[in-house]
Amino acid sequence: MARTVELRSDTFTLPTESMRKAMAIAEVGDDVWDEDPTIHRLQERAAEMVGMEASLFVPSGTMGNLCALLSHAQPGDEVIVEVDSHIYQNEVAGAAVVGGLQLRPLDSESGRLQPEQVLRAIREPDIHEPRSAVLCLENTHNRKGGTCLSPSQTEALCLVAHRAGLKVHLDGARIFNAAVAQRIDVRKLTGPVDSVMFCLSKGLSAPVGSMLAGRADFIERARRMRKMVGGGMRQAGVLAAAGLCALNEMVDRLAEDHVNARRLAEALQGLPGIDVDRSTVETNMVFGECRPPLTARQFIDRCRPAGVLLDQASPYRWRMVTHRGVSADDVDYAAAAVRGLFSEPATTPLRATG
Ligand code: TLP
Repeated sequence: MARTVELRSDTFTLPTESMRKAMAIAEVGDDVWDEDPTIHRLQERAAEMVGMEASLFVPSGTMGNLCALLSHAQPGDEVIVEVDSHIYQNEVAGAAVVGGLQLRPLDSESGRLQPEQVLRAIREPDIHEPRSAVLCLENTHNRKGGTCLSPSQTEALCLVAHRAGLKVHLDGARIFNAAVAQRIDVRKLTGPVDSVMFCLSKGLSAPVGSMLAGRADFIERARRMRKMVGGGMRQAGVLAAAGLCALNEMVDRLAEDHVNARRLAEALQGLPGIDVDRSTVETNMVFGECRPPLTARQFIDRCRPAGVLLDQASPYRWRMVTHRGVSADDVDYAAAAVRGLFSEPATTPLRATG
């Protein structure tokens, strides 16, 4: 069978043997009634790992972020976000549609908001204006390259927000990548925030699920919000069992994915028509730009028959993500395949689309 290197996302990771075994024997109950013992174990473990009082198992990162915003803010409130954040770009405007919240996007260089710009964006109480209620951070920052916020950057941003009475929610879909890359305890990154969502289903390889963590009273509200948006699950302990394996067995190995991403970025340097941004490769993502007339779609379509699958980020920008399903050898294979395709002039002339 022809070789395939799946670089579209770390969401493509498959459950491990140990997860499948744990799922098969998981003790379960009705979690809407709060009676699933495996979910209880997962929620306790997740809360402890990120240093929060409590946590809640949710079906997806998107639902975790939505429940967090619904629990921190009221309709008509404003939520400050980074312009390329997943909450602003990729969550179908759920906060606006379901929560009646206004999102206020701020620009940033590499996904790292500056405390002064957040301070400038926080509104004084005024009869005409929405209330500034929440600041959202994203670590690692997906669309800006998988870049990391450090503990001191996180603290400085939280300080500004907290002084003005805002809550801080961290979209930490890949917070363990950020912790592993910086060689620090994840609590250094989650300690200053009021809530954090992180995904079990990405680099950690669980088939389904994310966690939302925070204070006990916040999680109680979030549990109601999860029910409202249809995320109350029944015997989901079978999924939580895989989530426990993810947290206990899969965190440290993320370092391998980071090494592989750097290896990939290095190997793709110097191709005609394609610029690979080495400077943003801090974790498991490699982003690149095609020079017009070559579009990202054309680049992706030409790589596919060679078994190299990658994702489009914008008309000229693309993304490759390393994960447990991609070995160092796969990286070398993929890089060689792409080099083979793009070192020589294209056999059929490329036409600009649009
Ligand atoms: N990201 C997915 C796509 O939706 C883009 C991916 O392949 O990277 N926050 C961040 C930072 C994310 O990257 C994602 C998923 C989510 C939240 C949402 O998680 P899910 O997919 O579980 O709803």
